[in-house]
Amino acid sequence: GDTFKLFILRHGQSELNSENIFCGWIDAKLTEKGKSQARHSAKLIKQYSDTNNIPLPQIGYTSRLVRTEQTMDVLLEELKLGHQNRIITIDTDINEELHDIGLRGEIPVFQTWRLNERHYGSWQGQRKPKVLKEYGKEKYMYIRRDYDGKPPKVDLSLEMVQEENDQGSSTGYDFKEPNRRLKYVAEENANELLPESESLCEVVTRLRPFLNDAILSIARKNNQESCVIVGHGSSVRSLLKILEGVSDEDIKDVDIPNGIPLVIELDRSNFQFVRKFYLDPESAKVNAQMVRDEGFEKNS
Ligand code: DG2
Repeated sequence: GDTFKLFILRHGQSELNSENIFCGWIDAKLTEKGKSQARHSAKLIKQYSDTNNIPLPQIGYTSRLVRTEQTMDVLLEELKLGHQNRIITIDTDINEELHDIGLRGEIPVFQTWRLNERHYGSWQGQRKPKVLKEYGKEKYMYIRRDYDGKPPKVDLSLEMVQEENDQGSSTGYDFKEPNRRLKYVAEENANELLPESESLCEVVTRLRPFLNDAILSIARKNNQESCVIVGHGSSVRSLLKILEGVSDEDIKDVDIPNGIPLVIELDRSNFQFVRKFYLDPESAKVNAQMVRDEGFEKNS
């Protein structure tokens, strides 16, 4: 084909999505519904590649949060693609990694904090209806959706992490000093302080170098036809903003459904935007409206 295709999706429903709680960098797992959304995504991608004679994705990308990792695992298992997860940073020698994994006949899945959900600051772990009541409709929507809307800083001593038992299953969520933040810093020589809360604009800034220097550069060098990216509400909105060139004003009205693949096609000669569409546009529309309305009465 003459376009490079990015299959982009938001992870399936997480345990905190289902509770109507702001999640951000809290490491919530998928619910059963979330896993079945991931399987459904795989069917849609398979159907689309079969009908259009496009090879299945040759490479995958996720955030460092387990809800995207689980979504990718389920999706690739369903597509019967053996894969291997590797954490990478913008400093990683990607060609070496690719060579290594390629030899095993598996497809690489690269994981980066740059695809994380935005850090939701002090709103993380709080119920959406409660925050809405506290801030009022205008401020609530401004902080959730405006390009520059930014929640108050997190109190690090109160940051919530997921508790696990020895079997690795969730025993609920607790407040604890996190060490994840330090782990991300140690991995990358980027001289950037990791956030205590982020606006969408700041997510765009941290994601752009990874999109250009990893995702698109790998596609160009290896002459790839497609890739699959599992992100979050904010990282998918950021990818759309950058790739389609959505204005700061218009991005306010964009909401991302859980687990429905969006296809973005780029011209392979210059990597310019050609078109975008959801593989299941009807459900995408309904689900996106539900996401927008989270916190409001009928959804609380
Ligand atoms: C949601 C987005 O992100 O919340 O952090 O709670 O994609 O990781 O489930 P995700 C969260 P909204 O901005 O849609 O309220």
